[in-house]
Amino acid sequence: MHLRFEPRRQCFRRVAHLSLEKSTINPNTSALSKGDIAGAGSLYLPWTTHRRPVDYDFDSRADFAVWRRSSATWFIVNSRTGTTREKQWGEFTDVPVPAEYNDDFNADLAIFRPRTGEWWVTLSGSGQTVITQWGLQGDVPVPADYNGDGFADRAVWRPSEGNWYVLPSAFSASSFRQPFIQQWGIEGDVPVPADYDGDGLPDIAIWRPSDGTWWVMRSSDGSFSVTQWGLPGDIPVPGYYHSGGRGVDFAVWRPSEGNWYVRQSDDDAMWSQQWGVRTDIPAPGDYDGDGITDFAVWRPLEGNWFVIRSSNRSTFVRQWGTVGDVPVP
Ligand SMILES: [Ca+2]
Ligand SMILES: [Ca+2]
Ligand SMILES: [Ca+2]
Ligand SMILES: [Ca+2]
Repeated sequence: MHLRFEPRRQCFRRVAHLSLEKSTINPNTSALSKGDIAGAGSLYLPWTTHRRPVDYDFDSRADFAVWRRSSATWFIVNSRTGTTREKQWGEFTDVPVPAEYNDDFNADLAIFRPRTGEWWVTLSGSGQTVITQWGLQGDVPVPADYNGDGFADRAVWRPSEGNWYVLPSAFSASSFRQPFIQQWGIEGDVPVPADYDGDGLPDIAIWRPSDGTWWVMRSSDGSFSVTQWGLPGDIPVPGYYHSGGRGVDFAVWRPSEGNWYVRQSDDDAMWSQQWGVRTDIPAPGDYDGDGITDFAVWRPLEGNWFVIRSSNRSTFVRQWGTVGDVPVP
């Protein structure tokens, strides 16, 4: 059941889509406070296109990939050919943010550098490096295709303010290109942007660990929903877990049990799947390329990936990575 927003929950406030120049709302300045953007109208974004998963070799299947913090090196198994590659990109304190930032259809190796607020993207086609200043120390990177041109937009969520700062990409003339700020969430929340309402575009959303609620601002009509799903200690793992579903399902992984709890976004059906143990890191993705998210965990001590293929329920294990790595499938 989707609950309507209730005014007594004061932690969220709807604000406008802003028609401001990029320089005006650079998150690295304090030019805009929350007071400046409150009450400026209703949110409207022309969501029009689809979302693509991270895929390093353009075969519509997730690839086993880790980022080794100690050497800032990416290790990737291409799902298309089985060949492997490695590339040094980033530094120890960076946050990996792989996504498709340009129009060559392969995921680009990318990092967000917290100490400078810079995004370093190496374009997979040309090898060109693009550095973009967007964010501040303490921000959480939340790249997604907010403007619907098919490519990831650089975006950060600032816990201290609950503000989302989005810098849309500009590959389509018909897409929305204005940077915008959206207040959504409070400190302690986990940003979980994904397309829950199934209109093809990510919705700004957070999961609140203290009470397990999902707060979704729907891109389709700007309305919002609050759905209780999960408990403190869970890890949110939204995904497309069932066939025929339009939107991304609410899902959490419970380390204490290794259980995945799914609540389907389009019909509220609820079910669970046991997969993984307490020390694993959930790494869901579409490894078999059927369009459905596969339950998957990565086990740091062994570097093993354990996957249930959604297409036929078969399971497989692949060794890739070592303790200390960050899985980036
Ligand atoms: Ca792939
Ligand atoms: Ca985009
Ligand atoms: Ca959506
Ligand atoms: Ca799958």
